This record gives sequence, structure tokens and C-alpha cells, in this order.
Amino acid sequence: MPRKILVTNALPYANGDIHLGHLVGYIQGDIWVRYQRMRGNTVHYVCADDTHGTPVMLRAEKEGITPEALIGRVHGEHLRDFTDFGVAFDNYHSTHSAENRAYAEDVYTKLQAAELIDTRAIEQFYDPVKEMFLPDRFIKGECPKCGAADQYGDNCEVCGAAYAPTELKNPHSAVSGAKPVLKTSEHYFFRLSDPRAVAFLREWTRGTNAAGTRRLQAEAANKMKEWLGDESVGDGGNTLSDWDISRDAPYFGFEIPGAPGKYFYVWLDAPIGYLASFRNLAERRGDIAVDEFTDAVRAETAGTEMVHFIGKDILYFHALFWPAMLRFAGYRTPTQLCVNGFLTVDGAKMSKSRGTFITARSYVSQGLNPEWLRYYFATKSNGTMEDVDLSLDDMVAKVNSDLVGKYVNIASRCAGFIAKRFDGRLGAHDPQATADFEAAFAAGTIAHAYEERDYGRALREIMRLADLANQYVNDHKPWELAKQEGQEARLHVVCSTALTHFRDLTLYLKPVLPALAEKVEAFLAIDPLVWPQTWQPLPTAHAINPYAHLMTRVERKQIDALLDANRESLAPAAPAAKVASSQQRHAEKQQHEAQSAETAMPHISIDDFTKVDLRIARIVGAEHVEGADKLIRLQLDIGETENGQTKLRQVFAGIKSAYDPATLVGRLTVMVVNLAPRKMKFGVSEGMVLAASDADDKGAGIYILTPDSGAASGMRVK
Ligand code: B3M
Ligand code: ZN
Repeated sequence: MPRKILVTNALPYANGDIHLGHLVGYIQGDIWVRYQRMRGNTVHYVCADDTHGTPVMLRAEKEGITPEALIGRVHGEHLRDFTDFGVAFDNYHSTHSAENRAYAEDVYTKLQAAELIDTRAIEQFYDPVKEMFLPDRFIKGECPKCGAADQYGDNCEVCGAAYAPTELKNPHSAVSGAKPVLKTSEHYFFRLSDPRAVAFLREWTRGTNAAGTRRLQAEAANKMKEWLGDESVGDGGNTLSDWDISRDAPYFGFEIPGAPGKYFYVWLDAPIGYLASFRNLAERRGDIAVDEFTDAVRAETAGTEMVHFIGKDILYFHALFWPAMLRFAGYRTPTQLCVNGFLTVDGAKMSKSRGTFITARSYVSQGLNPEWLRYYFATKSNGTMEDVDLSLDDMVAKVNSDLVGKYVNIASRCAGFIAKRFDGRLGAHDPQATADFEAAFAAGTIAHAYEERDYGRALREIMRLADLANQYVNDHKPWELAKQEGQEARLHVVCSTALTHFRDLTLYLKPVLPALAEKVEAFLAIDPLVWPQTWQPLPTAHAINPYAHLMTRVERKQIDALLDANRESLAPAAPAAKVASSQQRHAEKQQHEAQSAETAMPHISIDDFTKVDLRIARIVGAEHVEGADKLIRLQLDIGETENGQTKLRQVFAGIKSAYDPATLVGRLTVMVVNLAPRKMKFGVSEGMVLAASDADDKGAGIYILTPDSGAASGMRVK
């Protein structure tokens, strides 16, 4: 019986570019889907953009467009990136869709009916200027543990402490710079602490699905044990707390039915987006019984599966909240979570300053072949949650030696003789060679490895076969047979046999290298390759097409150019030239509450840049500000006069930790003069001065910019 599987990948946020870190999980998912289809199983493969939440709302505002316009544009970019990397979803939808709203409301209403929704008042930071509650990531201040400046509201990047935003010292809103105030509001909670939920999750996270496969990888199941506690101890060790599923207006999302001004938290409707995308697909296709995949009872009878590919940073949401939501709303629960680790590049976290924070787009536009990356990622995937390292030299070596040197080489050494000597037609195959080839590997090994997502193992096995196929060509040397009298028939058999081996290797590589496989199918003039029931050689007298180039070698210099491109396109690189004025509190990175990766700043046009009026300024006064921990009050001469008098500008700069005011007087620096004046507790700030610091203002100090000698107050900087 063929399996019926709904497969999903995590929904990327609609507020940033797809980068190579994302692609690890998407490529793993796509390979699995292609493998399952080659086995004759029915797979629906869906994804969508995750569109709701504060970061999208604020970014749209900053760009001066509606959130709908923003998510529409990003949707196009994301879909193009996935398509270019061969990640072929049946549907790429959006969480901002009618289907998603309907599902979210249905799930919520059913949870309410099951008495699993509670409301209670909570106190939270509120930005009085922007008039909105602030997510933790939009509050900054000094770490309550180590005092490090400019830390987010949830944890300190210097000492690693986790805390509540209310514990930050000198908190400020990253949106407006204002000092947040505490404000109470009513929130909606999903009662995960309910004994029914805890009991269900204990069973679910430990169990196996109908096929006998564990729902969670061993490491994930262990993590769950930590989170869920052990029922054999004391009170059962339950550590789950209720989950806050509402956010107050203004918020970009779905309003909660019966709760005006309250919105579903982005993480509530994000996974529901899997179902929404699937329903949208089914509606367009018309031949999919949606309920068989989504309804608890019907899914059980139909034996359908639902498999989620996710990154390890979102395990918590997918192994606790999501199955519990589904279970108590009467939906089917996931059959399996396939969790991947993070990507490192050359053993380190992706970094903008090293150029290893590589976007999917830059990879493609630099002319690199996406299948090189698919192959390399596959060789490094073993079905566990371990991090995947992209070692750039190793990638060059593996692609060149495995794919070009071993695999493609078989065809390129044999195909020409078939075309030139045998009118493009194959001859008989060599039964002994084929038997040896087939006997060399256990037929199920590769299939099993694919099923378990141990692609590295599958590829090692395939490359071992490629070695054997090459050995056969080396042993029989068609190029010598071609020169020998009376060896015509032998030459025909050797080349035909090698091409049959090549066909077999292509079949096994096809889930990883679909575009290459398609070229080979065209070259060999064969039907799309599927997993064979019984083995057949390429038929005698079968006509193939002339050999066309299949894959080029990757050169290290292409990789270096890619790194350069990513270094250049990303600003600011560390150490970052950054504005140090206290009023520059804007969230430069539109970071989601749960997003850990840095996001690149979008490109701007020269017109955008020239809107910033930068001038040389002479510091004529500098003094401490009473009651301010970080600020120095600067009086700046930018060559302006009023009634014949030099007119000074006052700026409050957050450079107190680095400078003694006395040493600043008389110096030249760079000032943004056309920043809207801002009223602060200590007076009006009429611009800002530029200073450098490391990316996170951590430890490395603050350095104000100074022009070369010869520059004078009032000169333009451009
Ligand atoms: N958008 C976070 C992420 O991209 C989040 C995933 C949602 S999956 C339902 O990793
Ligand atoms: Zn700290």
C-alpha cells in the first residue's frame, strides 16, 4: 500500500532573506519528499510564509508600505529562492490567508470549548510614545546580572543570563527610544498546565507512530523529558506553564473572535499555516480529501501521515504547543518531527563580517550551482539534530571528486563512442559486470538511509558504487578498445554496460540532484527514473542522445567571490560604524521574538543615502548629564550662524562609558544634522554623532569618528 504523507517545512518569516542556514532543513525535506515519490508514495509537500507579528508590522511601517505589500513582495522572493534550489513545494502559501484565519478560529474555538483557554491580566512593558506593548526583543537596556549595555529584554548576549524585561536596568524601547512603562492588559492563555495536556504530551513525545517510527529523534525526545518532567517523581515534575497566545493591538495578525483589540500571537497561527497551505492546495487541485489528512478520526482510518521538517530552535513549539493544540481541537497530530541542527560555516557561526552569512539569492546570482550545495548538505546530513558544518574547502573537494570526478566521468568517457561508432544506439550489456555491480551493495541500504534521512550514508554507498563503475571502465579501457581491430563488439558492450551503471547511479542520486538527473534522463532518452521494482539494463538498440555537458567543477575562487559579495552587501560589518546618540534606538534588525539569526540590512539606493545630511562638526562643549548613565551633552558647531553668531547644536550622545567630556572639546567629528529633533528628559537633541563599536556594542568600546586633517566644521560628508 503506498503511503499518503503530508510533508511540511518550517514557515520562514516574511521579514528577512532566505540564507544558507535556512536551506539545510528545506533541502533535507525536499530530498525526503523526492525519495518518497520515487518509491511510489503519495506526498503533498507544502510550506508558506510566516507573516504575522510585530517585526513585520514595524518593518512595513519603516518602509512606508502596508504589511500586505511587504509580505507580498517577500513571498515572491522566498518562493524564487526555494525554486532555484530545487525545493519544490506543491504549494507555497501564506499565513495571512483566508484558510489560515478559518483554521485558527476553529482551533481556538474548540480549545475554548474544551475549557483550555483562560484569560488573565498581565503586566508588561508599554511604549508610551509608540503606544504599543513591546515584545521582549524590542526592549533594550543594561543586563541586570553583568551590567552590559544595550541588551535585549529576554537575555544577555554578554553573560548569557535569561531574565524578564522588567529586570533590565534603564530599559528603553527599541522602537521609539522612549522609556517603557508598565501597563496591565488581559491576555489569553492556552492551558498547557492542564493535566490532560501534560498526560497527552508525555505519551505523544515518547511514542511511536503507526508505522512504528519514533515521532521524535532520540535527542529531541530527551529534550522533551527535560521540559515535561518525570511523572514518577513527587508532583509528577510537571514543568509546563500556560502559553500566552494573545497580543494587543496594534498587531499585524488575526483578531481573536469575541475579543476586540486582541490578536492571535504569531506562533499560534504559524503552524496552523501548514494546514492552511494544504487546504489551499486541495482546493486548487480538487482531488485531495483534506479531512483524511487533518481530522483525527479520518486520518487514523486512512492511515495518512503528517511529517514536519523543522530546525532545532523551534522544537519547543512543534513538540509541545502544536500537538496539544491539534489534539484538543480534534485534529490529527503529527506523525513525525524531523529536526535539523544549525548551520556553521568552516566550524563557526555564520558571520556577516566574514561573509559567511550567505543569502540564497547571492549564491544563485554569483552563478554557483545550487546542486553543489544540495549535494554537500546531503553528505553532511545524518538524520540527527547535530549541527551541519559547511566546510568550504571540503565542499569544493567533494563536489569535484565525487560528482565530477567519479559520477559524471563515467558517462563522459563512454557516451562519445556510442554516438560516433554505433549511431547513438546501445548494445548488449555485460551480465557479469552487472551482477558484480548489483551484488556489491545490499539493495535496501540506500533506501533505508534515505528513509531515515541519513543522506550522508546513502551517498557514501552510492559513491562506493561509482568507484566500482569507474573501475569497470578503467579495467576495460574503451579508448583502447576503440583503437584495436576486432574489438568493436566488446567496445559496444563495455560502453553500454557503463551507461547502465551510470543510469543506476543517477537513479539513486536523483532525490539529491533532481536537475542533474533530469538532464541525464534526457541524455539517455529514458522515462523519469523511479525506484525500480525489478532491475533492467538499458535495452539493446535503445537510442540515446548526444552527450551534453552535465556538471562543471566548482572552483575555490567562486566561493571566495561569494564570500566577498556577502561581505560587501551587508552593512554594518564589525566593527560597525554606528550611531551613538541616545536617540538612535531604532531596531536596526527587525528581529522576531524567537528569531536567533542576524538579518541583513536591505540594500538602499543612493537616493536613500543622500537623504542623510552628514556634516563635519566641531565639538565646542561636552559635559556629563545629571541623572543619565550613558549620555554626554555635546554642543556642536556645524558652521551655522544666526544673526552673525555661531549657532550651536545640542546632541545627547551615548558615549559616556568611553569618553571623558574634557577630552572631546575641540575635536572634529561627523554629525547627522537633519534628524528630526527629539525631546528628551534632559532637553532637545538636535541630531546625532557617528561612532564605531562592535556589532552588539559589546566590550570592544565606542569610537567616535574623526575626519582627516583639513576638514572643517560644516563640510558635507558624502
Ligand atoms: N517562522 C521561525 C523560523 O523560521 C518560524 C517558524 C514557523 S513554523 C510554523 O524558524
Ligand atoms: Zn549580562
